Amino acid sequence: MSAPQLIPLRDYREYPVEEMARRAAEFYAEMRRRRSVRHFSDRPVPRSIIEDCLRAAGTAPSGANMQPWHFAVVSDPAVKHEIRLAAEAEEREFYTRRAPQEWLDALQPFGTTPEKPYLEIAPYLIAIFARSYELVAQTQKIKHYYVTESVGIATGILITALHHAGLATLTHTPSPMHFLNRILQRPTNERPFLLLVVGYPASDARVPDIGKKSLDEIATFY
Ligand code: IYR
Repeated sequence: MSAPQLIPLRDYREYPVEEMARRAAEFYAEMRRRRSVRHFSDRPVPRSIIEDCLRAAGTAPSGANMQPWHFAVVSDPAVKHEIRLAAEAEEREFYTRRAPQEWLDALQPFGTTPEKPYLEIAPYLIAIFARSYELVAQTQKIKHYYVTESVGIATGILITALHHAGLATLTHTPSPMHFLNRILQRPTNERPFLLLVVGYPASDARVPDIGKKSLDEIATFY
């Protein structure tokens, strides 16, 4: 085993404790305003903003730094239309046949239906793919590690970056969503992870009246 190449940690920044407290509180206040939105405006969003948010997502930690994600960014109306039709077909199956009553009951507060107009209205759909392995020279497979965890973290950073930039998102998971491989011509080593709808909220957007668990409910200090 050769020794790993380590370099100095140059980019770390320490803040005085008061500033750290202020930053933590301000970030929480900012994140508390994030909502999943289902009513989007068709107002265009500059591609450069999406690109920077994707760059931020790409900074995520990943198993052995394999970065096992791919972001397929769709703004072409014809492709969005195709995705909407395929997603709605799956959703109709889900709502009328596949979903057990318990699941339908859990979704009741959200008023969701198989109709997904936002898949065409929002200026961007970002289909996030998880790569289970890398293909080198078309035959050699390089294994990826902790793929789901890694892609989940990158997706969380992407959602945070988009919110921070002032955009609304919806995490949409039509199930199954193999149709994304077909429509977006993604290779077989990539599996669809989720579909992120991105844009400005509609001016009359409404959201479900739900809240988040308190700190006591989500954390235990030992
Ligand atoms: N994929 C369906 C159903 C759905 C499931 C969950 I869990 C949600 O939090 C929301 C919706 C749909 O998009 O309608």
